Amino acid sequence: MLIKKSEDIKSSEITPQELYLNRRQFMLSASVTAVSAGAALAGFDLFRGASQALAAEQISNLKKSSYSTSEKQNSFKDITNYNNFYELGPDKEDPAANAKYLTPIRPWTVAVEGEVKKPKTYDIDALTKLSPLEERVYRLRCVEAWSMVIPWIGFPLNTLIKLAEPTGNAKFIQFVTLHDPKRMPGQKLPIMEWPYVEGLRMDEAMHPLTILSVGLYGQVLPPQNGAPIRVVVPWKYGFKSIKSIVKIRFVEKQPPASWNMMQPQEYGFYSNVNPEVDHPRWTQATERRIGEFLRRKTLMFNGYGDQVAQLYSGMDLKKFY
Ligand SMILES: Nc1nc2c(c(=O)[nH]1)N[C@H]1C(S)=C(S)[C@@H](COP(=O)(O)O)O[C@H]1N2
Ligand SMILES: [Mo]
Repeated sequence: MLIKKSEDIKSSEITPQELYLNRRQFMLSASVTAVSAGAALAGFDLFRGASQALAAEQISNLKKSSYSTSEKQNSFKDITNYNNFYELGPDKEDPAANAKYLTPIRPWTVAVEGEVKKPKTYDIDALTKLSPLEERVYRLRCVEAWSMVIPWIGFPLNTLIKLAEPTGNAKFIQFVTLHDPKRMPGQKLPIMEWPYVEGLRMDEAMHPLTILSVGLYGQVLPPQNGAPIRVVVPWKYGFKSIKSIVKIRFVEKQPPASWNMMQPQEYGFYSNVNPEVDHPRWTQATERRIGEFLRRKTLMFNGYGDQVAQLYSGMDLKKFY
């Protein structure tokens, strides 16, 4: 009966959510032959989707990065159950609970466009193969004064930038998250302007610490952490590390950034971690590492000052917060 049903639906009419449910149904009730027939008819690889929904795909042959911190890593449970991802809900527990809406995570493309000689729309699987994947254990410092240590998997954003060949006009890069309220139900709520957007100055984007992440803890990125691909900029407050991106646009002027647009007095464009510049409503001098009881001192540039301070030499960081 299930197979009959899938024959009746044109693949173009199947929403990701329905597809996800269908795959689950196939997994639970159909025989192997029936699944293959159904898959062929619907034009989808059902096995792949089903296994994605039930067990995470592992990533092997990872290079270890010299940029990694040796600090104690937060648990997989903390990293995947205490999240900020408004597209999947406003509370810290929401993104894990609503991860199912963003599954399956294929098809997915990322458009590289704007002031570049080689604009290109990459399929996510091709994009992931551009560069050897590394494990990068970074501190993440949220503007809400908590932090975590996360073993990301990814590659330097500058690999992609070099392939795109920016023109002389490319001074900044804008990043754009997927806008699809069906897969991102939080976008039905008027809590932000959608889609979420962020930006970096070109030299920040080119810095070897800035990565595109496609996984963590040895497996593909869970939806709640920004699957299938997100930015990670470890010396800036967490909100600069935009999740689930579909567009990377090279621009001449400083691009709009979601939190900066919403509350410009509270969130600047640069948003470098800075214990000396308090948020108007709370201190940034200390932070609570998730899983710990005592607060620790927040470090300038989140402890990455040796590598990045020179990017801001001569700038008044109280003005450009
Ligand atoms: N698209 C999008 N990206 C986002 C957010 C968001 O709400 N939407 N939240 C940001 C914030 S405030 C933080 S602290 C980090 C959290 O990343 P993590 O959940 O993987 O730890 O994601 C950032 N990226
Ligand atoms: Mo954050």
